[in-house]
Parts: sequence; structure tokens; C-alpha cells
Amino acid sequence: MLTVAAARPFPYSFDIATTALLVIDMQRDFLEPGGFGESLGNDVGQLRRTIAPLAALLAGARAVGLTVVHTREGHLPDLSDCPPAKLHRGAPSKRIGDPGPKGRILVRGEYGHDIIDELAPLPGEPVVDKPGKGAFYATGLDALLAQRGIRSLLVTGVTTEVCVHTTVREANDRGYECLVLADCVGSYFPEFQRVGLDMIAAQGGILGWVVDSTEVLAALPSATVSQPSS
Ligand code: C5J
Repeated sequence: MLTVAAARPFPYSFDIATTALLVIDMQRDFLEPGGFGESLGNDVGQLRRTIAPLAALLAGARAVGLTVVHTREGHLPDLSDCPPAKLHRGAPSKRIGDPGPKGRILVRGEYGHDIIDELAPLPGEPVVDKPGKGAFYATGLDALLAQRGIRSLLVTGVTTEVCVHTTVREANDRGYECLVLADCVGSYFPEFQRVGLDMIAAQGGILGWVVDSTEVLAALPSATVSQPSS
């Protein structure tokens, strides 16, 4: 059992064999100019600070054999899995399914829907496609984790208050112990980032734990950890 002493609200313990690193929606449509995130008026630069620490955490996780699972938010080309409420909300300059510079926005199979090159999944790492904000809704994620005996989740990705929060809430209700990596989750809104993290650890860890990824890397067996270059 490994322990991350600095986690708040209290130390977080996990076993490599029963833990997965969950990388939520690190997609071009959210992180790069011209995608869905920017079409809603957001500054994608706010999310891009997560890329370097997440790449380092991924390398460390892979080195010790942690299960790594990626998710992507998006829809079938005919949009039959996109509720009208989602399609029409938000007054975006472009809607889900509209053509954009990276292909049809948030549509599976399009260039913009895929994960950014810096964090590309390795062969064999599951990629869960999800139509909703939560990674458990209308996906096989729970079964996939159960099959592998996973009980703890190191949660990363974007955006903190939307897909990360929804997924942590879903996971918490299903009995998973969630540690959210503060520097590896990002929001377009600095205030939501701060409050979103506080909400997770509040009330004795009502939804889970929070810590920076460097603390997790330090807790991993040291011989196999690859440190980020400065
Ligand atoms: C959003 C997400 N913000 N991955 N999706 O629409 O958080």
C-alpha cells in the first residue's frame, strides 16, 4: 500500500494493483483553438497548463504498471446520442456537430474529438467514449474497472467543474476512492478551479481527496519514476 501524506483532507492510501489513472477528455476540441471549448467563448490557455504535469504523471504511472484509462466526450455522427438540451444550450458560436477547423465539433472520429498528441493513449490503454459529462453514464467504464479489480481512481483531465466533477461524483457513489490531482485538472475559470477542488475535499472528503501530482509521483516506487524535465 502506498500513501500520499499531503493529500487533503487526510492522507490517501492506494495499491497499484487496484488503482487506475483516469484521464478525462484531454481532447483537441477542449484544449486547442477552434474547438468546442473556444466556440463557447472560453480561453483554452486556461486548460493547457495541465498538459506538462499530466504527461509526467502518465509516464510515472505507466512505469509502475498502473492501469491507465482515457475518456473522450463526443457523439455519434448522426447526433442520435446527443440530447436536444445539450445541443441547443450555451449559445455557442458553433454547435456540436457543426463543421469546425478540426472537423465536426465533438463528433466521434473527427480530428478535434481525439486526444491531444502530447497525451496520446498507448496501445492497449482503454479509451472510453462518453456522450455525457460523467464517464460512467452510458459507457462501459464501471464494468471495465470491475473486471480489472480497480477500487481507487487518480483523477485528471478537463474540465474541473464539469466532466471531472460529474465523474468524481458518479465514482464516489459507486464506491471508488477518488484522488483528484489539482495540477492535472483544469477549468476555463480560475474561480471554478479553486472552488471545484475545495468542494471535493470539504466535509472530511465528502467526494474524495485532492493533491498535486508531484506528491503522487513521490509516493510511487522511486526506481521506476520518470521525473518531468524542467
Ligand atoms: C465540457 C468537459 N466542459 N469535458 N466538457 O463540456 O468538461
